[in-house]
Amino acid sequence: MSKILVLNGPNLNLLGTREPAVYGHTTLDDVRTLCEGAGQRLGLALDFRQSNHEGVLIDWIHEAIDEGAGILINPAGLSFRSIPLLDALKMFPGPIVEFHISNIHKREPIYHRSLMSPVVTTVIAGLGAGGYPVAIDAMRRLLIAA
Ligand code: CA2
Repeated sequence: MSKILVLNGPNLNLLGTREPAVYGHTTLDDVRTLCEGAGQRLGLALDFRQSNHEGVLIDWIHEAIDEGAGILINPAGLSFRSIPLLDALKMFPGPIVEFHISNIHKREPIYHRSLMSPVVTTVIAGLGAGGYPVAIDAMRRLLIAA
């Protein structure tokens, strides 16, 4: 079975507890449940993780270079400043789906330009936390096409 690494970046552990107007009331545990349900329906094995630390996320991407079929990543604030995360994603040979809960283009200018977007396979933004299963379905399609 194809293994999909689902990575969540800094502060997303607090999802559902702050700024509900932007991020909604869904918690990261709810997101994990949604993702696992989608994975079961679509026949994809998921490894769901969150870290507030850039280096930890990079180590997980390195592990996936040898073991993972695809990466679904919400890099959160690292999207806009992390060259090391960008370099790690560049090394990954399989499909990468970049996911944002909010529509980053509708927000303040500092959130408009993700450094990751030019090296990922596709970007999904603005569907809310309930959009994670859509991103998993997108990953399934990319794996079939690969
Ligand atoms: O919309 C997204 O998913 C973001 O990646 C979330 C990031 C933000 O920097 C990006 O522009 C868009 C921020 C995640 C912060 O997580 C929070 C969790 C709970 C409450 C408030 C923020």
